Amino acid sequence: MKHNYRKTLAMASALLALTIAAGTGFAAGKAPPEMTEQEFAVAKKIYFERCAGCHGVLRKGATGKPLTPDITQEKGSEYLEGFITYGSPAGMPNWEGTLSKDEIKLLTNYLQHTPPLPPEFDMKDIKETWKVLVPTEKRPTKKMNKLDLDNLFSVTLRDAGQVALIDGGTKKIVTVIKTGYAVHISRLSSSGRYLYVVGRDAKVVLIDLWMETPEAVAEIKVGMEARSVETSKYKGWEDKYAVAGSYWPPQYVIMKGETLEPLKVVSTRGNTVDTQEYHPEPRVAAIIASHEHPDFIINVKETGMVLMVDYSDLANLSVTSIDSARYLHDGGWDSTHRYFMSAANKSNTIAVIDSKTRKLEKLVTVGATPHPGRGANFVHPEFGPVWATSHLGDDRISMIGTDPVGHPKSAWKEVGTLSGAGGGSLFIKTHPKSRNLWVDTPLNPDATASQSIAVFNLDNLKAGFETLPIAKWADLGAEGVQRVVQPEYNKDGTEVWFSVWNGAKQKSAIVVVDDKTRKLKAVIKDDRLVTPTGKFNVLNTQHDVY
Ligand code: DHE
Repeated sequence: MKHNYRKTLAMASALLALTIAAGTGFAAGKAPPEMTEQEFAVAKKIYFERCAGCHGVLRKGATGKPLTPDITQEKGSEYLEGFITYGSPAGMPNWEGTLSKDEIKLLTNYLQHTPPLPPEFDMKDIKETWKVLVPTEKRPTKKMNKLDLDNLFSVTLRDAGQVALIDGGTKKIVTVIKTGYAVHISRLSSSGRYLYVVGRDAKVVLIDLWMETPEAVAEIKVGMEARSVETSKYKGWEDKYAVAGSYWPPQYVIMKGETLEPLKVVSTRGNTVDTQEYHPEPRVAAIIASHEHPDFIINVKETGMVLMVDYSDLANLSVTSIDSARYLHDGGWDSTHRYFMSAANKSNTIAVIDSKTRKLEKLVTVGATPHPGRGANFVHPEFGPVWATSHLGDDRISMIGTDPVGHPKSAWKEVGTLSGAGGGSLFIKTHPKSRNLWVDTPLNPDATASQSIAVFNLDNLKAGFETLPIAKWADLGAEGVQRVVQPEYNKDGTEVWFSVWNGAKQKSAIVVVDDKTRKLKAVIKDDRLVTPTGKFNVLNTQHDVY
């Protein structure tokens, strides 16, 4: 199915005009469309799995627009159905092909009802879900397998509720491990022995990579919806704690690193940074572990506050709350691992946090809705070390100077921009040993953009980018809406791995490209590879190499 901006825009405005002209919208205050209890339950599940991440459980909006009934009833069924079906150039995916027409209809009706308030999930609930599957005394005291752990990839199999561990050398699946639903990210303990994954359903699973065949050794649910997990990395605290942040309820949970025993739950509800009004759903977005202090650095999305949570004394928890901008999402380190570069995507801003002084260094204005993943660090021929992000809302790639000592004039400024393949970009990546910069555009409504990758030569940025037809190389057949997502390097920085989703059939693949020649190196296909999304190389993730 081919889409382009112009077609999507035309359809959206035609639908809007139709809605207004025909008066088909449900005026605010009128009764929403009727739904049976069962229909409501099905729609609630679809909303939770597909929409809540961007629009919020209470539908107050964040990365996506607010969808409270006063707004949705005003827009009306036809408009909503069109928008869900075709998406928008500002980053709303087109769900046609992923959701059936009936599902889209149910969702349209559901959105015009008042959002149901989910229950809280506190320490008692959390403790009830906690399981140590293999106690520490029964775990190996040394590595029991011959795997090259540094080059192992933890790959999310989103719709299967699993992760696959793939050997970077042989490209074979070592094992598939049951996890929570739609694992969002994988992170490593400081030593590299333990792998932590967090599901969209807030289930954290701890995997011991030293076992003969790596397996889950503990699990817990920290809430009902989550996206982030991290581990303590400060000297003297290696492997000691883990922390997971949840979307619902809005809170973070500090746990013992080797067992996931929950120690402390802290709510993130509070007031917004700008208007200072109370927000009932300030969700925890990215978390990163400081190397300067025993701190977890926690992005609170809706309030726009970055929290430096000092884990050295949990009973007297010291939290430095840094004002930044709304809505905080993802981000990563600069090349020195001192400055946290964090996207505040509704403010079109990158907040630079100094993890040493525990202060805001700068708010840097960039393009529309920055979405860096962890971003990309490289040395620019003119501006020295820079960190780059791509955007959901436009084709801009922003480069920010990160060297206040060697290049003070460029530091904490957008020193330059590149034009990529379009909006709808989620991830950008390079490696210290590479001179290539890879930018995906999986959410771009244009099929050519969503099915290929743009690659820039860092030594000749003026030349623009080359387009590589990654989905074509995967050769999954023509059916389904295919998207190419998240470049990830192997441990040596010589290969780049891409996920290729095949929406309708769910038969997917990973395409491996030789970084130097930009030629196809391998296609990993396996019936167990169901919607692979994030791929996390152990060495690069352990040491924050990007
Ligand atoms: Fe993500 C990172 C939230 C949609 C794949 N995503 C993150 C982080 C957050 C986040 C807060 C940073 C975690 C950290 O570093 O601690 N993602 C959200 C959403 O709220 C959003 C927009 C909507 C949702 O419903 O979840 C969303 N994300 C997606 C997807 O649709 C992706 C492509 C596939 C999926 O899982 O459904 C997706 N997100 C990822 C990946 C990362 C990520 C692969 C880690 C990138 C990295 O390099 O670290």
